[in-house]
Amino acid sequence: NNHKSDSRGALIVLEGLDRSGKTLQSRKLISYLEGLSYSVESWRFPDRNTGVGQMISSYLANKSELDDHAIHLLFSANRWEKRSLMENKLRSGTTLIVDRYSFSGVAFSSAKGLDIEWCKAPEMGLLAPDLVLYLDIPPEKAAERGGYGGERYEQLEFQRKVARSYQILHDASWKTIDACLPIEDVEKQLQEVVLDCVTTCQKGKPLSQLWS
Ligand code: FDM
Repeated sequence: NNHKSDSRGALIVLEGLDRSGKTLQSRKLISYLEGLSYSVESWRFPDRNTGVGQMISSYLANKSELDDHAIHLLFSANRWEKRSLMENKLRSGTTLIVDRYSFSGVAFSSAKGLDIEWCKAPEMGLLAPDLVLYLDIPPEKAAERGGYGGERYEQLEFQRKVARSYQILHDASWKTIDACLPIEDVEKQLQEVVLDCVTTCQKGKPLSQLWS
């Protein structure tokens, strides 16, 4: 790789309901980009390995109770504590494939009834993704895939509300992929847009911040 000083990795985020295939597809994207000799890392939020992440994990497992606002801010803090590492990785040329980000934060909390602008505020100043990939699946279809784990949000009625929140957040810059298509078709569509994004960032597209 021939690094100009402003060449950088891409920040690519996968969003979607539980069971939409984000984790599988991010794994596939990693091997695809590695196969093309790009430097790439797989990230996910919440990052359960930090102290804040352990509080979140215990909340999701129903082992602790927290006020809706408090848990929202913890999810946000969990992204803030990774922000500088994220920026360093990107500037050093590593592409990050991130399973969930601020959009999950806003979609899930606003699905509980919290004000959407209030939910967005603590995300301001985090790095803006270069590409948001939305794996679109009706909540009923996702539920049919089975394997909802028993964590706090994994219930059909709540997932319906999350889907509605995602629709409100959705803007023209997102790339929506029909997650009901066969795995290989989803994979192909993702590869195309991701490669295009990685190339643009390599040419020096400036980093920007949420919400822009
Ligand atoms: N979630 C995830 C939130 O409520 N807010 C957030 O900011 C993030 C990143 O946590 F139900 C929810 C979404 C999901 C749960 O996610 C854990 P994973 O992908 O199942 O680990």
